[in-house]
Amino acid sequence: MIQELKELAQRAETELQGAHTEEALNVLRTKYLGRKGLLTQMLRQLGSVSTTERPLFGRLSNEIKEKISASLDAALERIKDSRRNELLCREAIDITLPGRAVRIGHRHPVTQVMEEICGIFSRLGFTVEEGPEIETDYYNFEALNIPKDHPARDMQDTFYVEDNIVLRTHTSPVQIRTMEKMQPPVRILSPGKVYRPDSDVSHTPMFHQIEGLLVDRGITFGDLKGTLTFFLQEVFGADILLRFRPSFFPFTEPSAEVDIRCVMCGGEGCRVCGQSGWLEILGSGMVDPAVFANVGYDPEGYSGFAFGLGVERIAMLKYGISDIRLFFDNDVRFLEQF
Ligand code: 2NL
Repeated sequence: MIQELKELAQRAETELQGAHTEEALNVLRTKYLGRKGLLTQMLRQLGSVSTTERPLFGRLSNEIKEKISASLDAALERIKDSRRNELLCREAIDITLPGRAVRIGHRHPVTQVMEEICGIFSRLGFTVEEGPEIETDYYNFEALNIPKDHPARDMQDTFYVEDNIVLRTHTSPVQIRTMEKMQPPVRILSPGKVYRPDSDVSHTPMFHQIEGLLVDRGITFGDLKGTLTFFLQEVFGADILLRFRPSFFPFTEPSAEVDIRCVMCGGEGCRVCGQSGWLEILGSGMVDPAVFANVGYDPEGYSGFAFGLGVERIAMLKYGISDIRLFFDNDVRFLEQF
């Protein structure tokens, strides 16, 4: 019997060497150690072993049981280990590779220019005012001394929502509403979206405008020139050349358009400046007394200047962009450059 036991142990070890899968090991565990396993069956024959051999047989079979069990556990662990290793090698991560770049966005170039302009005027004491984009005929035209038969009133130049209701064509209505609310001194800026039915390389049906208005006692055309000169030097650099050219607006008298030396050709004459060497950058003037009368300001006691500019136009000249529609295509390859 003892000899049989030893042979059993030997056989188990040999078979264990040949088992290379989890399943094969489980089969062996059942075969030797299971309830109907070979070792278990042998132990059941303990009764037929002579009393002198019985203790040795008992001790030996327990040792063998422990040994087979330990060998099975160790073999199982080895298989799991090599499987884990294989998996780790296959899914190896190269930790020296650079990580995925985090793409950080930024403000739209038009917003950047708008904020830059508001920043410059806020340092001069101007505050920002906003108002509705859908306006009445009164605030968009009438209060600004734009008569009913003025060309700017034609359906061609204005989006009409209803009779007497329009998409604002400039942000001037904001200045009118502000003057109705507060007495001078007034020093405000009104940035925002405006709408005109135009569409080509330099016009989009919606664009951004900034208007400025300063009203107080004793304000002169000299104040207008000084303020706008400072502003344009801040945006385009201290050595920018300007000229104030007589013009006409229904809401200012006198009126002046401000040109800067062409940023493309430096005055030589090119396609951008139409061979003139100058670029029109903004419109301005002394507030017409008729506008003051409409908001209840005394034209004898107060004077003021106002100006208006297109934000996209300034951004185009600042960055040398030739088609305004690029701002609204929202192609990141364009926008990323700013
Ligand atoms: C231009 C011209 C301008 C104004 C806007 C204004 C507003 C009030 C009274 C008087 Cl409430 N004037 N605004 C004045 C002159 C020119 O804009 O070419 N804009 C793009």
